[in-house]
Amino acid sequence: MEEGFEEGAFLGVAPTSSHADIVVVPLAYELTTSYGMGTADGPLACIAASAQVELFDAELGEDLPAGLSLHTVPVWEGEAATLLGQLDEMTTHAERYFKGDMFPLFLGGEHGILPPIVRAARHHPAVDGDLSRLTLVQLDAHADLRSHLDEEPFSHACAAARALDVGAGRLLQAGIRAYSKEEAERMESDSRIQSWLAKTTQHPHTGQPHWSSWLDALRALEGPVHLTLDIDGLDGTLVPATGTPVPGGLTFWQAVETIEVLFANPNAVVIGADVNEIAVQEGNPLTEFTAACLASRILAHHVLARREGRWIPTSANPSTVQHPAQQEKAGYFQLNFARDHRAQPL
Ligand SMILES: [Mn+2]
Repeated sequence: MEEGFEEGAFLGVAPTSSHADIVVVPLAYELTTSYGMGTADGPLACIAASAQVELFDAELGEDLPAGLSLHTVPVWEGEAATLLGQLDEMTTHAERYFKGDMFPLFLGGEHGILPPIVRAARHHPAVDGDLSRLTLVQLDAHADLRSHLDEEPFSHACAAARALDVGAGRLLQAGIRAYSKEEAERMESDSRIQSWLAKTTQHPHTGQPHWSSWLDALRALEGPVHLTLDIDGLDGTLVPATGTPVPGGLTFWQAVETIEVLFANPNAVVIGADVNEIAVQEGNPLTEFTAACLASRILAHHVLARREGRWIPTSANPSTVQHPAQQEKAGYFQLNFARDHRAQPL
């Protein structure tokens, strides 16, 4: 281990200031997993694997985090007795990182972390209480647009649908290759959703124009964006331990290109990101290492966006600080979604 290595910190990097410029937020959440288990251990495994990621970044010309103060906060574990209570707890936890003065990178945990993250993002100054301004960019094998799975509307298989339900304005998704009839119909009928299917973008002969149209859509985005990267969007060979590995997915470099193009857009501001469905497999660290590599790419491109003036922290520009007219406190999920077993003790 290198000198100055901080155990338990992402990239082994200790904060250089009491204020965080970038915050890595592990969320050990796994209540609705339907197939493989182990996503609750994923965030800390990813942080441990990040010790093996090379700090030097050729585009930055220096080591990450390139003079910024990177904080890795203690892992969040739900304490509430009900699923809906835990979603409210997670929202409250995430809110403190969406004030616009730091960039949050959440590590999950199952994809069920997305609706509370989106809910928390309403406090970001660029969103200013109106989540319809927020675009979600999703890499995923699954559309995550089910109304419910096994009678559970907050299943990871419903994450994108619930994120739209809580108010997100648009959803762009790529890598999609496993979805139900209901989801196919919603992709067609809901004008907020644009889906790039892996079958078209990954086709060995005809895929390139489809992939280019995905990148063009990212270049055309405006306003606040949250990037939600389900690690199973990558081909299953790269992420064998994820909850539901699926063949036929994105290459590592396509995920990197998505990050590069999104963060380079001068008209969009990426206010946060999550890398989710990280899971561990004994004897094979590939999944968490792949996740750590992509999380590092996200941090590097956030640093570039700052350098080039595309991300200005609100603390450096107090005139942009605004407050949502009516701060809705925790209790949103319990108030709005409470029905039958989800409000019952776990
Ligand atoms: Mn997903």
